[in-house]
Amino acid sequence: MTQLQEHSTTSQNLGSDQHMDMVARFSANNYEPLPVVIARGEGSWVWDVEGNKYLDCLSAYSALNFGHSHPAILDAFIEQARKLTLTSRAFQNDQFGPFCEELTQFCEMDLVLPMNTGAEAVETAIKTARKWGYKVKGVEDNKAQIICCTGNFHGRTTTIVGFSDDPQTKDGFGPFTPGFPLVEYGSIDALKAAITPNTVAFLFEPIQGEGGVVVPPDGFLKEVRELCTQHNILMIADEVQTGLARTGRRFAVDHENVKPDLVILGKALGGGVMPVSAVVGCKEALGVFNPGDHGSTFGGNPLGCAVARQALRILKEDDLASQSDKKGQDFRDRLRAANCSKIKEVRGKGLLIGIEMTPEAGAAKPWCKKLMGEGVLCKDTVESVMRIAPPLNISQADLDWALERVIKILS
Ligand code: IF1
Repeated sequence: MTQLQEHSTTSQNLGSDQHMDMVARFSANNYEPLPVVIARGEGSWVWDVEGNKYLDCLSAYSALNFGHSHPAILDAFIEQARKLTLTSRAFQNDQFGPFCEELTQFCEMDLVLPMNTGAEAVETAIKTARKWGYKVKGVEDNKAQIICCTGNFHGRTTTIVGFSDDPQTKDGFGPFTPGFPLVEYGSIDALKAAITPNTVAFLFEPIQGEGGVVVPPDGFLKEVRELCTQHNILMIADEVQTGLARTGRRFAVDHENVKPDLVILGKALGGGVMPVSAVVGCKEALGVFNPGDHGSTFGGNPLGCAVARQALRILKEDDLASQSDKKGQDFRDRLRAANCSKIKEVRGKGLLIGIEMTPEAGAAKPWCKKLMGEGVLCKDTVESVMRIAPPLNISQADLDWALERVIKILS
C-alpha cells in the first residue's frame, strides 16, 4: 500500500498509540492532551479505543454540563438535523424566534445576538460595548476603553489574547487591539481607579476558570454592579464557562443576585453536541445594531437553536443548578475533611472545583496523569491547580468514586 493508503485505514482498528502518532504527524502541535484516545461517551463516562473506562471530570471545560450523548439532546439534534440544519440569517427559520424568546426569558434580559464559539460571543460583546459607547454614552470615536482583569481568559482571537496577561497566549501574535486596560481581579478599588470618561464597559469572569478557579471576594459583584451603574459603564459577565448551572446557580452572578448589562454564554448552551454561543442583554446595549452591522454564517442556525432550546429545558426540568450546588459543596467539604497532605486549598462553587497543590506537591499536571491512571480524567488550569468539573447530572455514586480516587492519590 502507498504511504497515504497505509494511513487511510479505517480508524476502527487503530490502537491509542497509532492514533496519537497520526495526530503527531498531521495536526499542528497546539495542544498537549492527556495520552488517552476517547472513542465513546455516555453520561459521565468515556471509553478509550482499547475499551478502558474513565470518569470525565473536565466536561470539555464545562461544555458537557449535560454529560455525553444526553438522550433528550441527541433526540432534539437528530430530529432537527433531519428537517433543517442551516439557512444563514439571510432568511428566517422556525427555530430562531423560539430560541431567542426562551433564552431571553431564561436570562431575564431583552435581546439575544447568537454566535457559535465563546470567543465569537466575547468579540460580539466587545463590539456591542464600543458601539453603545459611541452611539449612546457619547464617548469620542475610537477612544472606547473596556476594562478587563489580570488572570483573564476570554478566548483565543487576536483582540482577546491582546488583553491577556499570560505571555504564552499572546507570544508571537501581535500587534494587538488597543483599549483594554487591566485591573487586579477582585479589587473594586483597582476598578474604581481605572475608570475614565472613555470607559464603556467592564468585562470579567464571575469566577476565573483558567486563572485557577479564582472566586472573587464576597460582595465584589454587587460593588461592580453599583460602580458600573454609577459611572454609566456596561457590566459584561463572561459566563461561557461559569454559566448554565456550572457553579450551582443559573449563572455565577446569581450568587450575589446581580444583573449584568450583557451576559456572554457558550459551551454548554450547545448541549455538548455543537457550538452555540450568544450575547444576551438589555435593549439599550444590544439595540445599537442595525442590519449589516454584524453577523455570522452559522450564528442562530436552526440545528443549534433546537439543541440550545432542549438544553435550557433540561437545565430547568432537572434543576441542574441545585444538583451542581449540593454535589459541589459536598465534594469540597469531604475533600477538605480528608486533610490530604498535598492539597493547599480547595475552592470553587457548584461543580467548578479547583484543587491547589502545595509547593511541595508541585505542578498539578503530573497529579492529573496519576488520576488518569485511577480512571478519572481532569485537567490542570494554572500550574498548581487541578480543576474538577464533571457533568452536572453526575450520579452521587460516581462523584463518590471520583472523590475516593482524588483523596487516594493526594494523601
Ligand atoms: C482553549 C482555557 C477554559 C472561556 C471563557 C470564553 C472562552 C472560554 C471564560 C472562549 C474558553 C476554553 C478554551 C480552550 C480551553 C478552555 C479554557 F483553558 F482555555 F481557558 F475553559 F478555561 N470565555 N475556554 O473559558 O470560548 O471560543 O473556546 O468556545 O482555548 O484551550 P471558545
